[in-house]
Amino acid sequence: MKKITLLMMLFTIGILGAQTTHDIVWTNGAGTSGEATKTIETGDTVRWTWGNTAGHDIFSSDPDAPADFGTGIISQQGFVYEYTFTEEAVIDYICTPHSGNMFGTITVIDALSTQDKFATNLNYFPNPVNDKMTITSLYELDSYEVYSVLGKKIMQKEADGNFAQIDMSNLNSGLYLVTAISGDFKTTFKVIKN
Ligand SMILES: [Cu+2]
Repeated sequence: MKKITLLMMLFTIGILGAQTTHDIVWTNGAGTSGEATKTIETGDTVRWTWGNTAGHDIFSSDPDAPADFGTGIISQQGFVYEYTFTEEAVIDYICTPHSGNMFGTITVIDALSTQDKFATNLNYFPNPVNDKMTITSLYELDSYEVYSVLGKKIMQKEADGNFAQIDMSNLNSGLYLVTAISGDFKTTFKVIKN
């Protein structure tokens, strides 16, 4: 029992303290889909994997970009380029041959507070939503609340674990605010109901 608790603690510390690798499938449309834009912490690695053979590079003329950042044009599907970002920066980059749909921004931020870490590692989809919205979280969620834009609480539900599903099928079309709660941490995001 004690061993299991200790292991779980180590595991949790490992997740929260470790440098993270962020994966990007580097292929046509990776810019327009938002795939290529990430917010990361100093010490984190971004790993781009070439999604097809169309011939892509990674290029940045951003003065914030490290001098050794980027690649030449590579046509090999499955090719992997990794870069570990050590300084705070906001770096715009493109694929030169497909700059219209292959572009992104890597935002490197320093020493996230736990609150920030909770918010940054919370994902929700789809948005806009038709019926059910899924929330995934690095931290275990305790509950979530749905508010109208006027601040009226419409829904409040317990959540259990790192995953929650909100049934929004009965709500009218429009903008809502969803607050996800984990212990003392809270984060709110906007959701559009179709
Ligand atoms: Cu390309």
